[in-house]
Amino acid sequence: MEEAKHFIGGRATAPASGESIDVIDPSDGEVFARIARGDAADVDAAVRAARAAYDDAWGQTSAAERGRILSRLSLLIAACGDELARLEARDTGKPLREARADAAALARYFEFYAGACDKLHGETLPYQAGYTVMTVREPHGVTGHIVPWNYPLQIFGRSVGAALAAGNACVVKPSEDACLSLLRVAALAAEAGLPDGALNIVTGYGTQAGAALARHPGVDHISFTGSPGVGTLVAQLAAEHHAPVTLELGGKSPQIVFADADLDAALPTLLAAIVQNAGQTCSAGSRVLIERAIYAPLVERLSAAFDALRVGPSALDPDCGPLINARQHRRVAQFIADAERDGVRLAAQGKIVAEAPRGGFYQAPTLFIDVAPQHRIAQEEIFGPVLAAMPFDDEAQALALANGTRYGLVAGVWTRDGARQLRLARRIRAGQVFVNNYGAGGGVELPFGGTGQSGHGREKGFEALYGFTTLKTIAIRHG
Ligand code: TXE
Repeated sequence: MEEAKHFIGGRATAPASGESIDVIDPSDGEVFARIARGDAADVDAAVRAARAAYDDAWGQTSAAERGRILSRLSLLIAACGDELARLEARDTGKPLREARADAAALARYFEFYAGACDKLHGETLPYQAGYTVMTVREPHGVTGHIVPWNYPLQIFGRSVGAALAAGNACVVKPSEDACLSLLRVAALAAEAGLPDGALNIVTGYGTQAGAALARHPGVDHISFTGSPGVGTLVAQLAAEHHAPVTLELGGKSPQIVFADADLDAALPTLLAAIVQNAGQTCSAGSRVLIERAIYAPLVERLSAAFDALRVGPSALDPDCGPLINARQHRRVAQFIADAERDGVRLAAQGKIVAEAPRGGFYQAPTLFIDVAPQHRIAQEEIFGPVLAAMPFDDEAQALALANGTRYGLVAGVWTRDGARQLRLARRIRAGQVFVNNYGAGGGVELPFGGTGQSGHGREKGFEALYGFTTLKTIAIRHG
């Protein structure tokens, strides 16, 4: 079986330890590849390569030329979209059509950030007579990116795309559970003309390679997407050398449905928001708050939709694929068992198809109704296809429920009342509020991030470029 290597300094590089990690196909539980088990020595080599590229090559490349190279990379990604999607689907277990959408989004991220390279600029400031004062936006230098397994291509695109566009050299530590697509993208980046060392990928476990990256004094900024617990550890390690950190830590996002909403439009979106990627999405709409007047009929329609869902291996392109690994499988099943034990009403469940291999990590999408707002399944991120429905009586109660968790990532509001749309959009505590939609099609232009336990800092859009730069003020006294 072929063993994938790190990508350091523009070439495939064997791990210093000579050790590897098995990669498991979530659809059947079988080992199908091996990746390098990186440690502090590999991370150090990658950070050195990035520093050299920053000092001598990428950091010296004009903004327009950076844009041309990233644009070529976008075209290469688009040309290899099918290959990348198949790798991603096998590695993560997600349905092929979802992996295809992820590959298309990756191409779009590089297209967007390619065009942004030469549009990022500072300002001149009015000041005392005799001075000219300006601000310039400079790259941090070497940026570290710790990427999870749920959307490797997309999360890499939004974070590395912006960091490279701003002129940084990057070291990426993808998840040990899904990283093969990113190694392929790194090879495409070299083909596109990205200088050696501007993009490095060190694979391995979080506690080894991930922690080594976060604590490396040569890393000037860390961008992390993952669990709140590990986010705290990463921030602590980065604080040892005062590197700024962007954290994206998930959520318990509500969708609020009022009685005047267009339910035909809302229903498929409510479903997709929790079933996409088997619910393993930071922005999953995992709570649905329904105005009491339409609670019973909407719950009935949701139940019918859940019952009709089919779960199976990624290659069959089912409604819902397997979960990422055995640990996540056990975790989600435990949440469901605990809720049932506590007497929470399980209203509907999808079906696992007969063709699903026995060793796969399949979980039927599950709808719980009448969930008490303080119950664990209404408070904690399950990261599986589990939806908690609960009624509300008025707008004030809906707002209190929406804001009633430690998270603050995304919210959906479904109503035809324009004033209510605006009131709620402003009062919901979340990084993004979607009205009569959820996710707005995931456009790369839209800044994304959270508040509270969902993290801080913004990725995506032009806003992300500010996070990957540091502002320098230059004051010149005339004469
Ligand atoms: O995430 P981890 P896990 C949430 C979700 C899920 C839970 C656990 O609720 O059920 O986290 O998933 C690296 N120092 N999200 O355990 O461990 C790790 O190798 C440095 C939400 O897979 O946070 C991987 O690359 N790095 C989420 C990355 O951190 C470390 C996406 C994320 O893994 C490390 C994924 C350490 N000590 C999970 N330990 C989202 N917001 O989308 C691990 N890592």
